[in-house]
Amino acid sequence: MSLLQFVNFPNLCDDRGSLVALEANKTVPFDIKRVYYIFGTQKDVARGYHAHINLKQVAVCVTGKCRMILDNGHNRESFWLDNATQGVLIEDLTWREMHDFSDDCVLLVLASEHYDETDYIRNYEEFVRVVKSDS
Ligand code: T46
Repeated sequence: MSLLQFVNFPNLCDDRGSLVALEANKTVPFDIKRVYYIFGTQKDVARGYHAHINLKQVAVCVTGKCRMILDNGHNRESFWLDNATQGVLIEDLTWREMHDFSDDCVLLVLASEHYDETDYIRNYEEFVRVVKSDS
């Protein structure tokens, strides 16, 4: 499976402006159990630096932009999230980092599971070991 899987959300745009609807198992390819958003990120601050064992997420910048790095233990890709009508699907066992947040960035994340600190892998070497043992 390709590392970068973008999800396009229909823009229900009319002369009043735009509206994007995110629906579980339709525009978002899983049951949504949790929604959170990141904003007010300070200049030159990066976030993430972890992977999850069992968690799918869709991330979309509803305002502003940030640069995301995804890494599946074999390949690493860097790209901008800067479009309110396009999210990225982050699969299980994917290392993620977020950099270069614009001042106005609001990063919305839809998650397939409730928050669980024990699901995090916060050490990159351990992440690579888990990926190898999983394949
Ligand atoms: C991810 C990226 C995009 C909660 O209590 N509940 C939650 O649902 C989340 C996501 C976090 N937290 C607590 C845990 C920490 O004390 O909020 C604090 C900040 O979380 P964290 O340092 O994990 O934030 P990021 O920005 O590094 O990563 C988050 C998500 O954790 C992660 O899954 O994919 O955003």
